[in-house]
Order: sequence, then C-alpha cells, then structure tokens
Amino acid sequence: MGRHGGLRRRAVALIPVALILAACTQPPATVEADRVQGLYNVFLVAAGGVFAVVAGLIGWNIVRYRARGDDSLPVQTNTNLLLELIWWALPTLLVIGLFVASAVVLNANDARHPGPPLRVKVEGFQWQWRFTYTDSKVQLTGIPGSPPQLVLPIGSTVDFELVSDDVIHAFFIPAFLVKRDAIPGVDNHLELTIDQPGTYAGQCAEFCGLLHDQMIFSIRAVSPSEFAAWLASQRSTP
Ligand SMILES: [Cu+2]
Repeated sequence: MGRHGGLRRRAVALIPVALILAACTQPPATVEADRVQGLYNVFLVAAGGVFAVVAGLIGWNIVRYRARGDDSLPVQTNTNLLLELIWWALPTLLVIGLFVASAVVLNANDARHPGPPLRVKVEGFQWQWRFTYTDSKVQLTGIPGSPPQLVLPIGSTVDFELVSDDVIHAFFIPAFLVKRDAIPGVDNHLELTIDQPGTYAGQCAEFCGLLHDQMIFSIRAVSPSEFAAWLASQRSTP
C-alpha cells in the first residue's frame, strides 16, 4: 500500500463526514441564518475540542498505564484539588459561553424591526398555505398538489404573521435555518431578511393530519425591482 495508499485511505474515510456535514445545513440564505450558521460553527468547534481532550486523555491513559505483565496495582490516590477545580471550571465556563452566544443570536434574530417594509400573513390550514401581502392584499392560496410560490425581495426585512385556521402547523424553510409554529388563536411573528436570490423549498413541519405531506411551498427571492414588477402584475390580475 505504501505512504500514498495510506493517505488516500484517510482521505476516502473523510468523505462520509463531509457528506453528513453538507447534508445537515444548506448555505444560509438570510441575514438571520448567517448568525445561526455562525452559532452552529461555534458549537462544532467546542464539541470538537471536548472530544479531542476526552479521547486524547483516555487514549493516553490506555497506552501509558496498560498492564505490563505484573499484576500490581498502580499507586492509589484520592483528592487532587487542582484537577477537580479544573474539571469543574472548564465545562462550567464552556456551558456559560455557549449559553451566552445562543442568547445573543436568538435575541438578534427575534428583534422586531420598527416599521418593517413588507408584511406577509401566512395562514396554515388543512392542508396548504395562504399567503397574503398585507399592504397590497395580493393573495396566493395553495391547494394540495398545487403548492404556492411566495415571491419576496432580497435585502429588505419581511415580517411574517403566522396564523392557523384549524390545527398547529409549522412554517419551515430549511435554507433559512428557521422554523416557527402557526397556532390557532396565537399571533406569531417571524422577521427575516433574505440576502441571497434563489428559490427555496419550504414545508409544514408539524404533523397536522392526512395530507400533511402536501403542505409544501416555495419562496422565490428576487431583486427589489423584479419584486415590484411581480407585485404590480399580481395586482392587475383579479
Ligand atoms: Cu400542516
């Protein structure tokens, strides 16, 4: 096999890891998703560090203190104040740090912008979605088998008002790294700023009955001028 064979084997072994990581997250398409992706990366690095330290210490102990033919026990000790302080303090600081980073991202993403430029009412019902552009009254209603496509401008904040006509549904767009419930009687909001043009798949993410799987939709993010033209064309067609 030789040196190159070994390298190649190691590279091939990394392919499943890369595939799993790629499948977990799509490239983030909103300002808010960028923050969430940054948070994921912080957690990944922290988890990688913990894994390296734990696996390293276990491995070192296994090799260093392996049985060497005599049956005598190693030196028995109890209480090492310094070690105990370290393994109490490090995880505590790590958890506090991750908590603070999560709170900062959640607060930033949940902050309501004063006077958002575009409001869209998202109405979940068994079994599709109805989107209403609040200010222009343009309405898109999906039916099972014929999902609606919501057109939105990039670069401006969109305020989604999430409501439900019957049972709990969940508004989920994987590329936006966000999911929020539409609950009967509850006025839920979600604010997003899309920064990448493209078409993004969405779906209901709360099992809501027989045709739950038909509750799909898409979001097409376009430039502000394209959006204005699209909205005007929708307004002129009754
Ligand atoms: Cu649903």
